[in-house]
Amino acid sequence: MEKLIITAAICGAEVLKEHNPAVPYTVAECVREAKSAYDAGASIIHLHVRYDDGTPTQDKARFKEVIDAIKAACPDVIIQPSTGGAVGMTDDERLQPTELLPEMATLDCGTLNFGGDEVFMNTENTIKYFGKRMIELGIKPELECFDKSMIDMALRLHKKGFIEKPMHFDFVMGVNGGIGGELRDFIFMRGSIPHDATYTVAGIGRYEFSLAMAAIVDGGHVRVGFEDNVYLSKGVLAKSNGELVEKVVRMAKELGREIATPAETREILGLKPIK
Ligand code: KMH
Ligand code: ZN
Repeated sequence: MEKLIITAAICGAEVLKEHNPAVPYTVAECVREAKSAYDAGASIIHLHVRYDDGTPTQDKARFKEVIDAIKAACPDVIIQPSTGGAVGMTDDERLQPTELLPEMATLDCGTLNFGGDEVFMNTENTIKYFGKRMIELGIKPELECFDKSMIDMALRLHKKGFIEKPMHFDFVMGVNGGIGGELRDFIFMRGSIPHDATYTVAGIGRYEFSLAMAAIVDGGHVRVGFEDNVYLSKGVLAKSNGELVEKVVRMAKELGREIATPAETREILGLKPIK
């Protein structure tokens, strides 16, 4: 079986220090959290950035500041900026970090309810616009699918030339408004992607580790981190993103799955090696 790629979604746009005091806002806090995850075995950092007061931003300069600081601490880690940003941002606002030419970035494949009155908007034209931009800039999209319909959308837009193969999916499961996080939901999602595609699963809240386990056994890949879940176990807050990654590493070791280094992750995902 392929080695296991672990992605750490260290920050998110919605989770707050009120939920877990270790949620990073400042540059130094982002570096601390990215390094803890990297040292524990994460090869990809899925990155949102905030201003120091916690307000989410897609500002290119803020992304550059955080990315440069993370790379200074974790030189070979793969940075995957979010192009989802936070609910309500415009397409061009969200696309700003692509101007920094990261190796990867997220590409959200559909619209969904996102808690209370919020709607995370990704119209077909938005997805085409983002997909085309990533092809032009040579950025590998991580196709974020919060529901099976979004996989269908990605496959349709691949046929129309907006998304290239090999496709790499991220099943984000358990958001209120998207698909649930039960095993039957996972089996449905993973059975719906092409055979030559890879996938990562991001289980939200209480689904984080059960879905990680399913992906480890199935040969898929895993995302954990404060963006998705702030607890190490029921009622116990994680002290760092690194603690969440360590738990996945322990689970993988028990099941005989080795952890991919950043270089091995680049090979698995078809990214260019770095010198
Ligand atoms: N913050 C969510 C509204 C992504 O990173 O691409 C969207 C999100 C997806 O987190
Ligand atoms: Zn995100």
